[in-house]
Amino acid sequence: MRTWPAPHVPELPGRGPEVRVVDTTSGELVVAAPGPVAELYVCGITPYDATHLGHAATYIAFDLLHRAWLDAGLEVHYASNVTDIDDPLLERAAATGVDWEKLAEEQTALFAEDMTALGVLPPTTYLGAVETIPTIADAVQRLLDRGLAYRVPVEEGAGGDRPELGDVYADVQADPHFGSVAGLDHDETVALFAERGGDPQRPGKRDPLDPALWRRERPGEPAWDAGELGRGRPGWHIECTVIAQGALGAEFDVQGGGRDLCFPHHEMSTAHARALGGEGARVHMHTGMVAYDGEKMSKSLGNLVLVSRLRDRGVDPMAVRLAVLGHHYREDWEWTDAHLERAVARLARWRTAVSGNGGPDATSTLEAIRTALGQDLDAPAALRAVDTWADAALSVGGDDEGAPGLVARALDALLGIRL
Ligand code: 5CA
Ligand code: ZN
Repeated sequence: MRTWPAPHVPELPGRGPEVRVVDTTSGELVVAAPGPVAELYVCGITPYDATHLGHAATYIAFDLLHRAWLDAGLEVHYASNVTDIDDPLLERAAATGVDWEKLAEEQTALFAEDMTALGVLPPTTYLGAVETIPTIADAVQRLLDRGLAYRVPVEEGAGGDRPELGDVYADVQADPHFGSVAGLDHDETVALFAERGGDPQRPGKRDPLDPALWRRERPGEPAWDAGELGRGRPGWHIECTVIAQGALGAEFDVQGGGRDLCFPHHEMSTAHARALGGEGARVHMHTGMVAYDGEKMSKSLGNLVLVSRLRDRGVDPMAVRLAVLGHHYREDWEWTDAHLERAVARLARWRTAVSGNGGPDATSTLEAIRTALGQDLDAPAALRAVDTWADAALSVGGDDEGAPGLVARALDALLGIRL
């Protein structure tokens, strides 16, 4: 899958601190990556209705982590996926009468443009589910061979000319550590599983929570050859397990996404990683949910503010990014036009402040931004530090000729805000 061009990250004097983040599992502030290489997997989009502000906020949050790691002198290996085959994508294509591949392609391209506009650093490994099918099928076959997965009979008409092979499901009860990520009890998880793409009622499963690893062909659905699994398509959680392991190894530093992915997606993908002999991520990070009109912004509800639509209206994408950064990444918040208006005004004020021939010394501003980001990516605190400098620059001024440039470079390198 093609990524988008990497924006330039300006050099800054000195080094940022070690980055600590809140790990979802323990709730504790932990070192995100001991280094010298930091490995990050962030769950990518399912390409329809992209890129709404919820998506944008999540990718901007992990972009802060990426930038803070670079500033701390780490080499960053960043992998992500595109779920370019899955039930919701097929459902949307069918409902709107468009070809699912065309929908996925267009939306993936739009997402890449939005990421460029928002100044998000691209992943170093970026793979679609479809192009990864052979590797995913191998992994599913290994889980069957190890007795950690099993076949479930399919309904009449499913499974093409090999219906007896059935679908394949993972056996969650075979994993003594199942539940390690979200720490929920079994009953809570069944409800969430049903809400978030699972099929607890499917007849023939050992446990209602067992997730699909391989779904056999159904009339009207795309399917791919996969040896003894039979023609079909991959399940969602195993897709991320396989892409993350392939890119980052059996154990890596951080897996991230929005909080809606904590369960079941990250619980299941981590369980699959263990079943394949790895550990998955050491640290799990989850972003808060962005709402609009009183509810979580989501493709299924249709209460969306799209980045591309804001761009079409002539909104400066840096103002969109700044509006997002005004909220801590773990906060749930609601997008309103007032947020955008405040960000536009803030950006204009900062632009004026850095356009003078001098300003107050900015060494402590850079320090304050770095400290804030090192402590669980506290972007709002970093923005306040810039406000303090801008206030001083605009009210009393200063004769440090290097200061405006240093503030502009710090904003660009650490917060992805280009003035
Ligand atoms: N393709 C899967 C992940 S493998 C998926 O969840 N795709 S998505 O398009 O639905 O979401 C992409 C990312 O945006 C996920 O990390 C998801 O948690 C996040 N996200 C979705 N809605 C919101 C929201 N309202 N606020 C914040 N983040 C959101
Ligand atoms: Zn994922």
